[in-house]
Amino acid sequence: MHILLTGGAGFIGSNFVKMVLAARPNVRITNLDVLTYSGNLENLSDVQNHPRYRFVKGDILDTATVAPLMEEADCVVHMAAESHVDRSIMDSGPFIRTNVVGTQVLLDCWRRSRGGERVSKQAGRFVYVSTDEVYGSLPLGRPELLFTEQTPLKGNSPYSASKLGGDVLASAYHHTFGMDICITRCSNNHGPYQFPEKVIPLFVTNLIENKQVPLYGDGQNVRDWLHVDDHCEAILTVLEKGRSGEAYNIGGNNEKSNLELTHAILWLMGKGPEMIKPVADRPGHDRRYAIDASKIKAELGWEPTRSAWPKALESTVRWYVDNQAWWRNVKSGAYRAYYEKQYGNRG
Ligand code: NAD
Ligand code: TDX
Repeated sequence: MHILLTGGAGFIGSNFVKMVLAARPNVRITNLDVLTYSGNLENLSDVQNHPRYRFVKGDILDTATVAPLMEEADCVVHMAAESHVDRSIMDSGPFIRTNVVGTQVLLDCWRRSRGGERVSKQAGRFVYVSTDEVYGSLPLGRPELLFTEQTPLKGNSPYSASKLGGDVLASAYHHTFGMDICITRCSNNHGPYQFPEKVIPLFVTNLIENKQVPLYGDGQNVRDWLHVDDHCEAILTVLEKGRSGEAYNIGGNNEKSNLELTHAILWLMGKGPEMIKPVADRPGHDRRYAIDASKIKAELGWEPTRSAWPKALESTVRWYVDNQAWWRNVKSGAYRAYYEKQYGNRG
């Protein structure tokens, strides 16, 4: 099998490439990535010469690049995206371009490469890697409420709205053209090679640099944390065994408030609460995400095995402590300008 992966030089993509090459001796991967600020070939340096791996630098919006790659592929795993909520609040343009229009370009190219109007189910699967953020937000104090695959979709940030656009386009192409499409909706990931704009690598690397950690609002917002290896395994499971046209929630059963998460990181780093800097809240900040992942467990037999708290967090924190050259390189240049714009005047 030959997978065309989009966005494979980012956090989840680079972990996915390594996991699949190791776990599936008959699978080849072509990684199409334009290398935005968050795409980094260093994430893949240990597999760059692997005989079953190939990197192609290109934009998912560029039909001339995408179409020939699709002719060669048996299936598509689409995870290229603009992925950071705070950046989408600064400027939503790149989010609409890549996450909505880019997804449409890929779906149309895949449809054409598989023969046009009505596509046979044998023509090859397209997995759209969506997010739990397409379900909007849950209130605090209602632990019985969880996102299921039936929860109505609602995008509260420009990022979520753009991912939702790609998500409903993927469903529409299945419905209209009979294409073999599955959708995954996962909770917050952590692990190696996450760009240090996201909360866990940002906080850990700030603490190593003896800088305070900027905690938004009252710190009570809740996220469900999953180790990236579990997410990658779930995507592969959906690619191989998912039912065509279905969406699958993926979660870690690990709800933590941002304050709990911050204290856990401080503890692991041997730092005190004086390192917390309360800052102005994120505009429109979703209060709580919580995933009901019973469908993927019942239908496909997947459940998280590497996300148990606090062991999983500890291994992630240790990775950033042990791999300072990687993030110090990333946290230079353009990153500094972003950090200043995002946090400079935030009291
Ligand atoms: P990331 O920002 O680390 O990586 C995104 C990758 O996409 C980068 O390598 C980037 O260069 C590439 N890319 C962006 N625009 C492109 C374009 N126009 N053409 C080709 N490549 C392009 O993001 P991530 O955290 O690895 O997320 C991967 C996917 O998983 C995204 O679709 C995201 O919405 C989804 N997701 C992420 C999480 C999470 O917690 N990180 C959770 C659920 C879902
Ligand atoms: O400096 C910060 N301070 C802070 O308190 C940052 C960057 C974040 N936070 C809070 C905001 C969120 O409640 O931490 C929580 C997590 O924030 P992010 O790491 O930015 O993730 P989130 O907004 O929850 O979105 C993530 O999960 C879903 C990913 O970035 C998305 O790509 C994914 O779809």
